Amino acid sequence: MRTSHRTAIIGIALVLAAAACGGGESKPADASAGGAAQSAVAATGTVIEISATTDDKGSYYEPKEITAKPGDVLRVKLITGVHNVNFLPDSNPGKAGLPAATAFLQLPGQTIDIPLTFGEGDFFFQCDPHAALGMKGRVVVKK
Ligand SMILES: [Cu+2]
Repeated sequence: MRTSHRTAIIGIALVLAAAACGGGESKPADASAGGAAQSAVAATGTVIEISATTDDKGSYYEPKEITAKPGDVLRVKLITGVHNVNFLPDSNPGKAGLPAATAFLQLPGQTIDIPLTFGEGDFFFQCDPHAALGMKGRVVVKK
């Protein structure tokens, strides 16, 4: 009895560990975006993929204008370069509950999911090292 109970706990821990280090390919609600601070609100909507690239045209998100519904997930995928996503408070005055700046994406193909669980409106984001070079985007969240 006691042994099987312990086995069950270990099993649960393994499942949680596996979920925590998932690559983010298949689980829209996975808040794998570099750690703890993501919202606990369920993200149940569409996954919207955005690429982050540095090439001879510069550093940019594609697309950089996005329309989404509350609960959709922005999935930012690194193509080349090193980029992050920051919904800078200065760019979003009056907005509450903005997600924390993400970790840097450094490996091509790596993704970060950002659940759009922080309200409706126009939200501006940027890549911190490349914002001055125009690496910015906007998501319009509307029901
Ligand atoms: Cu960048």
